[in-house]
Amino acid sequence: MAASIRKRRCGGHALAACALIFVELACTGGATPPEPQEGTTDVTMENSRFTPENVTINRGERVRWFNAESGIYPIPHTITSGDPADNNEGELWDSGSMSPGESFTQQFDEVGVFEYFCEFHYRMGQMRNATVTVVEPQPQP
Ligand SMILES: [Cu+2]
Repeated sequence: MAASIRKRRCGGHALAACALIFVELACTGGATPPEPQEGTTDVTMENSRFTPENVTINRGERVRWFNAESGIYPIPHTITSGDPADNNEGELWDSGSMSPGESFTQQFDEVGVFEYFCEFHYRMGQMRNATVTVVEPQPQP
């Protein structure tokens, strides 16, 4: 009798463990974001949006984009400089197609506001007019 109760308890634990693993996979899609890096600002691509859409960095620093899409379909994105309306697409940089789990890093050595978009999704009115603003580093007080 006691043995049968113990067995049932074990079954319950196994089920709980399965549920936990499932939740974890659903949240991350199995793709692990890269470790944070000094002088690198991270932008995530998820649900066909850039988060955050606008970042400000110091001249000489980097932006790293990570494709964190985790849905049933592996949605690719691009990080393409410029804007389709300005005929300057990809003049400064172009990541090419990035699958979920991939990242792309770009260093910015000039001050200015740099627009970018995703070649695959800007027509949906999303993933367009995102910006990297590069400023002159301020001396530390
Ligand atoms: Cu896209």
